[in-house]
Amino acid sequence: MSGDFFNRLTVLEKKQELLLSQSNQKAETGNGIFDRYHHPVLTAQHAPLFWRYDLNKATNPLLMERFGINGVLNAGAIKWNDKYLLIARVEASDRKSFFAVAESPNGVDNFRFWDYPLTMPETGNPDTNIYDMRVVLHEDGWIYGLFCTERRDTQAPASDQSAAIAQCGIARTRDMVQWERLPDLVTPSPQQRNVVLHPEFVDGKYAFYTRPQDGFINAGSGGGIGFGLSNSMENAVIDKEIVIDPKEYHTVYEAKNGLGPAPLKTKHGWLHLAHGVRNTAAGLRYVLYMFMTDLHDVTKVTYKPAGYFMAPEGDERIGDVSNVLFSNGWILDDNGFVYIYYASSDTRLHVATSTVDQLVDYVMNTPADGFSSAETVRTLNQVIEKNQSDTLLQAILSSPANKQSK
Ligand code: M1P
Repeated sequence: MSGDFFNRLTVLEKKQELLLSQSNQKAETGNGIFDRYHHPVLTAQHAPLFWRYDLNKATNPLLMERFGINGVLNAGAIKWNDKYLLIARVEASDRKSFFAVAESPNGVDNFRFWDYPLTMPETGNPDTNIYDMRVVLHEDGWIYGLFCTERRDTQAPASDQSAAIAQCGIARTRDMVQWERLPDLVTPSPQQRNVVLHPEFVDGKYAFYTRPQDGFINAGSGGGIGFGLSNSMENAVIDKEIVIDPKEYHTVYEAKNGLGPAPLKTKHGWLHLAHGVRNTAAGLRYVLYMFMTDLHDVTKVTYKPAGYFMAPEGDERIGDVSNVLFSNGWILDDNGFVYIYYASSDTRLHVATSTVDQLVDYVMNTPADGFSSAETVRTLNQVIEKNQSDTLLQAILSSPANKQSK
């Protein structure tokens, strides 16, 4: 029996080490905008064995798993002391989510969790569930983590044990280890999710991207990605919320949308990554899309390509909540390289890479949505006509007669 325990432990350790040290390569030819990678960067199996097992033979002779991890998903991201850090949403098998930091030397593989999960201090109104942290290094010098805090709706009848209220929790740190919890964000909306802090002051105030919503699942009259200002972070209050990126009929974000990570500043404008949701006979479908806002008026959308930037593909389509891509973290390196961390089907976390130049080119030069089939055909015809006239031009320029006359 004693041999069984240690044999099994050795097998588990070897298997996990193989997973953690596995190198991750770009998948075959991408679309020129970004590259996917062969393997997820974090999964439930990446959780340390010493989280999941009681490793004492005396108290766990059969080496049974004692603490189940269901998934690792929606992660905030930051480059910190030359390491790529993901503040992942780890969901235990009891359905409660918590945050845990995983670190990689290169951003695409070898992510390892720190020994302990993040212990998030609570406010006077304890959280039932916390998830989806957006991490922002603000120009005030603090690193802020904005996340969803979910509590039961106390107005709901006892027969309804699903009704919940979602709000934006706020915490801050200077070292990624000790976190100070601040009061939850107050907004005019009954519920909030997907709230993101803009990294710079706007008109001398803290600026937030919000997602006003009436119900826990349905955005309802909450019309899209909102924006509001607060004088302080210690008691963050938004008095006036405006919608800057509305949901729209027959688009990939017609049911609801929400901002992903904090936007990246480029010389052309602020680059945004968001998720859009539409309903289908098979349930909700979550895709990622991008847009750009004006450098001087961050509420003004200047470019917005039609449709999605990334949608679930292959294995990504299957999981706890199938047909979902969700992102709340990306890292811009000094060399212009961008690491986009996205979760698939609320189960596992992946990376895609691109550059700021590619993403700016994509956002500024991809045709916008015309909001009808006729406009889509018109756009396609323009692409075809341009290619054909360019081909004709090439043929003329490279013809022998043309070459001789030069
Ligand atoms: O299940 C898909 C996603 O659903 C929610 O996103 P939204 O608020 O836009 O509906 C979040 O709970 C998110 O964590 C989850 O991935």
